[in-house]
Amino acid sequence: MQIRTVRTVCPYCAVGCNVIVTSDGKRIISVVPSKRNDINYGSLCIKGWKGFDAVTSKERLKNPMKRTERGFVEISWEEAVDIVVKNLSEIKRKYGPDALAFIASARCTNEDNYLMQKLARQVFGTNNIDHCARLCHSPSVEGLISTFGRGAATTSIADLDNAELYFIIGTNITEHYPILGARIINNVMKGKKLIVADPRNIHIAKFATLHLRLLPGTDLALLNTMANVIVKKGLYDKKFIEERTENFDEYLKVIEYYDLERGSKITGVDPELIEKASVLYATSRSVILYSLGVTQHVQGVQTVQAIANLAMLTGNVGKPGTGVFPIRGQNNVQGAGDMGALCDFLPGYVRVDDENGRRKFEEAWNCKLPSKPGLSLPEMFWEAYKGNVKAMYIMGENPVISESELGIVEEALKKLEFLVVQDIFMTETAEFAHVVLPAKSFAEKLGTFTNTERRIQLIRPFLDPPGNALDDWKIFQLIARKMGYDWNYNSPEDIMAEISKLVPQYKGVTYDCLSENGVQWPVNESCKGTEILYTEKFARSNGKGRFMPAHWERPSDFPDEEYPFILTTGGIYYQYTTGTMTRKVHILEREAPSPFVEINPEDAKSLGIRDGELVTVKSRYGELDVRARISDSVPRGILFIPFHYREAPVNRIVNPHIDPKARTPEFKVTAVKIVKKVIQ
Ligand SMILES: Nc1nc2c(c(=O)[nH]1)N[C@H]1C(S)=C(S)[C@@H](COP(=O)(O)OP(=O)(O)OC[C@H]3O[C@@H](n4cnc5c(=O)[nH]c(N)nc54)[C@H](O)[C@@H]3O)O[C@H]1N2
Ligand SMILES: Nc1nc2c(c(=O)[nH]1)N[C@H]1C(S)=C(S)[C@@H](COP(=O)(O)OP(=O)(O)OC[C@H]3O[C@@H](n4cnc5c(=O)[nH]c(N)nc54)[C@H](O)[C@@H]3O)O[C@H]1N2
Ligand code: SF4
Ligand SMILES: [Mo]
Repeated sequence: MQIRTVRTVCPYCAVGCNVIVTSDGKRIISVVPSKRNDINYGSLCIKGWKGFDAVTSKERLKNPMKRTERGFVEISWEEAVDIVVKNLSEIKRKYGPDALAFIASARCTNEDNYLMQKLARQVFGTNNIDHCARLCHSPSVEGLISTFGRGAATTSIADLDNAELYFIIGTNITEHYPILGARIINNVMKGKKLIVADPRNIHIAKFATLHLRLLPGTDLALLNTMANVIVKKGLYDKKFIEERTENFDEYLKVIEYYDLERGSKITGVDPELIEKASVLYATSRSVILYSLGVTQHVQGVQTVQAIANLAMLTGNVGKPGTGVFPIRGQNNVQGAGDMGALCDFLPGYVRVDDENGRRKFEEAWNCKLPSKPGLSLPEMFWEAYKGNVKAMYIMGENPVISESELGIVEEALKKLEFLVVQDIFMTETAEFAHVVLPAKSFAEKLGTFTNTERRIQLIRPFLDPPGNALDDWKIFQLIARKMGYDWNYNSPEDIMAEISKLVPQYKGVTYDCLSENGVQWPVNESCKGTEILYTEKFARSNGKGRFMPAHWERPSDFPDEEYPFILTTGGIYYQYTTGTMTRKVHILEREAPSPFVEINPEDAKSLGIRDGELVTVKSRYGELDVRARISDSVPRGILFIPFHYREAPVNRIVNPHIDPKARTPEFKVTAVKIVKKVIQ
């Protein structure tokens, strides 16, 4: 038994807290926060303190398995790779490369994701590669690239301390990014201002200078109205707009429509509150932090653009203490996007239809690359349902719980001629697979994660892998080699050497230079990172920021007489995404063991619903039985159901509409009714 202590990164949310772990190789002896870093210096949330235990669960996958009539049986790696290669190449030969679809993972390392997209593109010749950013922040990627030139946070976590005002819109920050939430609350206690725009009475709203409880799906109208007020009062930054931006006149034309009266009518927020918020935001050094309350809507991209517009209007970007901060979700969702695990982007956000951009990769990988954008995550399932996608390879994703339109997802998976699932556990999705491949978890492998502030950080192994589990990247290499490709990576460091050659943002990155506190991209040749983006110019080709105005439209599925409630969905503090890890951790499961629907006390009273009672929530798309939790955290007319629980998979009933550009589902607004469960 050998005791080892390593510094590594929490595998849950994208804050990317640094931890020191001690283990004997089999068990975790202790997990404590690192003090020497700019992210979490000395603190962790409950998932950091306790959630690491998930990977020591006895339920970890240990050997490859294949489906037989008698259920799953364990097989050797050799046989598993043979089956995968035989089936994928056969299906490609019969139906063409686009009959294959690959799902990468925001839970896996940059190196894992880089090789998976390379496998899809170079070896199998398809752009059908995507990952959960599609369900989450792809509106941020589109929205911020179109306005600023880069689809990531403009500033750093440490720089948040330099702001005078935080505008938190559409994020339950204290439950989902607890260490960031705590940092902001600390600063507010010291006198900084805080505006919260959220329909629910979330914890951070208790500390807010102003809480705007807008109707779900009206953010674009709110942001346009704030801009209207700021312009009318002459509080905008003329010099910044003139020197650094373009398309301002078009913006003025659109926001003119959103006077206070109209804005208040659409959003349901008192006009005085909107006015006060606008003045405070424009007259302070302000940073906007947002997440899924903004992006998971059919107007997600346009709302992100409206946020960028507001920041440019007031010169609140490119300087210390200002900025636009999309708080990314999963530990490595920023990195998976950077690595090109997206159906429309090659590594480094080169569009797949950009011929010049593509050439660099064709030369490096010695192949011809497809130029047509691939299928996004929801489209992969639709096409499989229709019979056009015949095989899927899923790494570290559990769509049977997390995707919208679960009815279609399950049917689609059943129809596939071949499904490979590569995970650390036997998930609900893996139950559908023909072959299941056991991967090492973050605890057993070396590699990098890129957190929400673009910081590339090193993760280091501290446990022995269970059974014959392999690194995700190594499994791809076995497949590529069997397919006749000469992949020769000896370690993840070799993969990073290739990434740093091909992805300009990661130019000078080496594991040596990451070893202390990591580095924020873009990184130069000498491995110096960038804390604040756009200090001199924006990253669009002409160096200017571009105002991208849009009019507000109603959400895709809106309440009426039959379905009078708005259902909104999201997560809670103790559980994480589809629960494959947190639900195996005793303390987390003890605190939040079962699904619920939150309903306002007055609504509950008028419907005669008691706390804890079983109710049925019905939408136009399906129905769900779940227990009621009476709580004034939701206003009248709004219900909330968390999406973590397989016992009540809320995505059976959410509306099926997606943002047409980013293709992100509108998880945040579905019209529903709620009735007492009739027990027969
Ligand atoms: N404990 C825990 N932490 C997590 C996760 C987890 O599952 N559990 N998941 C991680 C991931 S992958 C992600 S993407 C992030 C998500 O982090 P968040 O985006 O903070 O999580 P959500 O629960 O989706 O919360 C969105 C907030 O938006 C509000 N909201 C809903 N509709 C609207 C609207 O129309 N307008 C506005 N302004 N607000 C609205 C909701 O009331 C809620 O407070 O969290 C990460 N961290
Ligand atoms: N209704 C509703 N639905 C939602 C949301 C919502 O707000 N409302 N939010 C959406 C969001 S933001 C997201 S990000 C998605 C999340 O959806 P998913 O990405 O499907 O959720 P996870 O549970 O994080 O799935 C990750 C999988 O990776 C596995 N895994 C962990 N580490 C490793 C590893 O090192 N290697 C491999 N191979 N596997 C590993 C885990 O066991 C798990 O099965 O859900 C979305 N769905
Ligand atoms: S805030 Fe996020 S990264 Fe930090 S300990 Fe909690 S889950 Fe882990
Ligand atoms: Mo996410």
